[in-house]
Amino acid sequence: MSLTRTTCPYCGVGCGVLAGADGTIKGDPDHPANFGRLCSKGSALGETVDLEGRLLAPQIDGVSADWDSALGRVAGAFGDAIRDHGPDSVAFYVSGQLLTEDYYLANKLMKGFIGSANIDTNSRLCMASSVAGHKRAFGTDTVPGVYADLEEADLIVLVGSNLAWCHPVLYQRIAAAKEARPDMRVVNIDPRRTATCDLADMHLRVAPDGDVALFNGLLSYLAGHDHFDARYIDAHVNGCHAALAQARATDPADAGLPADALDAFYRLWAQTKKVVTVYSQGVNQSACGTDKVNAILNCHLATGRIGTPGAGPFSVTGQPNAMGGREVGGLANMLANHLDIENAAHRDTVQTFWNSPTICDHAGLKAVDLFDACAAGKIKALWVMSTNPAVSMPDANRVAQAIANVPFVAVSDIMARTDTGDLADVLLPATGWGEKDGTVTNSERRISRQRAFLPAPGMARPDWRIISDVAAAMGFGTAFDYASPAEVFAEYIALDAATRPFGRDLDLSLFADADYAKLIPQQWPRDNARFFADGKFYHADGKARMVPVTAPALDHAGLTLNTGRNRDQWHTMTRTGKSPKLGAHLAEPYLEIHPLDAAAIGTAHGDLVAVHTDRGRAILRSLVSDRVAQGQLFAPMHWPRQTARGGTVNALVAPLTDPISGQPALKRSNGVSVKPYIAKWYGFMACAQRPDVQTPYGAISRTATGWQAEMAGSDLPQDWTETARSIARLPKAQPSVYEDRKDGTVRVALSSDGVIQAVLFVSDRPVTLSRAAAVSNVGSSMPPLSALAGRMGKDQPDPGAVVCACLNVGQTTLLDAIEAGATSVEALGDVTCAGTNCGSCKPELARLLARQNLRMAAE
Ligand SMILES: Nc1nc2c(c(=O)[nH]1)N[C@H]1C(S)=C(S)[C@@H](COP(=O)(O)OP(=O)(O)OC[C@H]3O[C@@H](n4cnc5c(=O)[nH]c(N)nc54)[C@H](O)[C@@H]3O)O[C@H]1N2
Ligand SMILES: Nc1nc2c(c(=O)[nH]1)N[C@H]1C(S)=C(S)[C@@H](COP(=O)(O)OP(=O)(O)OC[C@H]3O[C@@H](n4cnc5c(=O)[nH]c(N)nc54)[C@H](O)[C@@H]3O)O[C@H]1N2
Ligand code: SF4
Ligand SMILES: [Mo]
Repeated sequence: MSLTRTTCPYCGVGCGVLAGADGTIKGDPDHPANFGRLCSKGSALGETVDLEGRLLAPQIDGVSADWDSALGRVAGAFGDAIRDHGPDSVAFYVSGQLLTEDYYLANKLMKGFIGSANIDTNSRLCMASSVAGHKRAFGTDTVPGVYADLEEADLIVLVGSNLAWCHPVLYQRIAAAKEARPDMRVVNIDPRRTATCDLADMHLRVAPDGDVALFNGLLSYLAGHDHFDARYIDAHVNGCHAALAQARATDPADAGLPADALDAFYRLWAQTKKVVTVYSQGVNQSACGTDKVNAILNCHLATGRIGTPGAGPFSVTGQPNAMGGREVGGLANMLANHLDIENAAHRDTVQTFWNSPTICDHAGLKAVDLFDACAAGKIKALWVMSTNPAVSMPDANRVAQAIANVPFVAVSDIMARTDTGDLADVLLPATGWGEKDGTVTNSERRISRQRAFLPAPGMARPDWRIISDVAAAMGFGTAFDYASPAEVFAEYIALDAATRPFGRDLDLSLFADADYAKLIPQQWPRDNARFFADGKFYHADGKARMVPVTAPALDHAGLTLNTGRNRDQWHTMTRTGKSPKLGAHLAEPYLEIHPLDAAAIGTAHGDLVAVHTDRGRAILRSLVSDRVAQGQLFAPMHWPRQTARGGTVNALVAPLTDPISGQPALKRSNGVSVKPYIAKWYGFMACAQRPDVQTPYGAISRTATGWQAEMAGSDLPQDWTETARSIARLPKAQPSVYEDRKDGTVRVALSSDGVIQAVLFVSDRPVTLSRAAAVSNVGSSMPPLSALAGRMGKDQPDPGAVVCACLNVGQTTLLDAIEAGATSVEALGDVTCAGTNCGSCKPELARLLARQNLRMAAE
């Protein structure tokens, strides 16, 4: 079987993958991002490329249609709106998961042909503060470093980054470097104790949004202890005095950390020349996100620790092509190819190159404003591509209403049903990963090819072509006449050449004569190039700026809600949700809550809680843990309404934004109240087909034998057999019922032709039985009464909650192995195989070992 060399479609690490049509997925040993490694999500890609749930034909008003009708409808609606209300009455909302070719064309169509800059992207929720911070400091949006710096550094400071779960292959590269050089130090700055702490020598539990105070404190410490690089500052940096004065006016105690912890961190930073500061959403997604970025950059600029091997700030990108989107200018306040909308010479050159009838001359609406404009009736036609804003935007319920309020909505997606697609007038079927060709740029500016190894399913077309087809239907055919993504890429590189005289950081000349088919992963401007060691920046005077930043006044009263990611799910779960392996890690939306807060509220581990803010409400499983500090809550962002009724966390989050970048503050919601959610009944079902859950709380997920559902109901049904049949969609299945009135439990098994199709367990308290057992019994021909016992089949021990997703190793198996003498992560791997494939679960293995050893020592 020949394997195709392609790139993982998930995170910004940008790992090379060898993939085959038979489902083979391997890490590409020759790709410089991962050298053969993959994480759990990458390893499970083969489970996500089947056609279940795919959108295979265009749909108009919910009815399948041919392409010409769908394209005509989109072009007509956009054309009418532009004619009647002007170009700013239409908008595109796109995604860092589009390929560069798709992104380039969406931007070209909106900015050069429609003549508006109303194209914004989910990167607004992701990277906008880093972009704004880079531009303020450097004059351009430049990531100075390369991944090798993470291995060469003597100190890595992770700020607001759960690298172990979100950039697992980079985490593994750092872990390997630290093992080879034990003197290397890692500091993790996060209000939560995450899996990433396992690599850290020091965990600073900063107060939410205490980062500006922390880094302002570092800047004044560096100045006070003679660690500024006066030569570098004199030659290359402006604004040092003002930035330092502002830093000195800050009380570092506002970071919420004890003085000795601050001092230890400041000393370590000051004494280590090779420092890389890696930062991500704990920095960007904040009302002071841009200031946080500049507080970090100030420290690197003042010490000249930038652009040299093993030193520099490093904003890691989230999505596979967040960086490519920034390059093509896909944000509402950029033009194209790192050029500026406000600059008339830039606009003229781009318009001439595109030979376009018009060019936008002012910034468009940023994501939150864009959906506000939808709500206010100002947007008459909206096209959403490759993103699911009805779930991922703050104030998600109001965003869903805003989308519904737009007279015409088109959605391009690979899936037939998403929370956003359900609001569309026209659905456009896109080819997905494995079926499409193009390029992506990763966090270290490396451009890699995605290559198709599967045929396009049904009528699906690649996004670049859908955009070109709509453009043609709008009358712009000549400028959008491409036969392949290679032609689009060549035009993008040619635009780079045409705008070279403007002297930007972006330099794609390396790709000028590239053979697209054979393109190998390469960094711009050239491999291993770092920026700024030479002190050449992109402000008009050629210098960098240190920016004075003020630590925000923080109100620590009440509960605050922090949100983020799980190890094995990707965003709104349209793809990772298809994998039983990935679903097994954490199968329900949950709220992490400190034991003291849980006690005060009156909720126990495993209960349900109702969470309220002034925006909305969610019902979540409470996960009581001191991983979160007292007063702080954490909930994952992932669950859409389609798989978790009541579990969409963005329903709670207010659309507060950073004033400079427009990025929403998704990490800190105030005014949160949590109460126990008392249901009349709690249920768990394992079943063969997708269940139909209508209870106020209901979360469904895939399992190895079909599906499972966690439920909580407010009305007691008359008849449990009928309820089970209706949830399992099996009106005629043979029931077996066991009811225990004393302990308030009911169990129903449904079978057809002697095969167990579904088992329902109901209780007046949260159901505690082994999910793995119930799941494993579905599809078997065991006697129904045995299935109702809720235990594993004979000779099969219950493995417990899944820890290693790749090899399906559960917690009970691991604890048994520890008790039998395994004392290290490696030993656990030898005995159980856990952690020996992708390694993403190694931090959890280490934690289990530490916990169990403590317990055994205490006994
Ligand atoms: N498994 C998985 N991996 C992913 C993704 C996914 O969906 N799933 N998505 C990808 C994308 S698009 C992105 S953007 C990245 C995101 O990658 P990360 O940014 O690493 O992930 P998050 O979980 O969003 O947030 C990181 C951490 O910020 C912390 N934090 C919250 N508030 C503060 C604060 O005030 N200060 C500090 N210092 N820290 C704070 C949170 O507690 C959290 O642990 O992940 C990428 N990788
Ligand atoms: N509370 C909270 N909210 C957050 C965050 C947070 O940390 N906390 N993080 C934010 C961040 S950083 C991000 S990046 C966003 C991500 O949020 P979204 O972008 O909304 O999430 P995804 O689930 O990745 O949506 C991608 C969509 O594109 C579809 N798709 C997949 N492949 C293709 C393709 O090739 N073509 C087309 N046309 N469609 C395709 C998928 O089926 C899916 O519907 O969420 C943001 N929202
Ligand atoms: S770290 Fe995992 S999700 Fe990210 S690119 Fe690599 S394999 Fe894909
Ligand atoms: Mo992101």
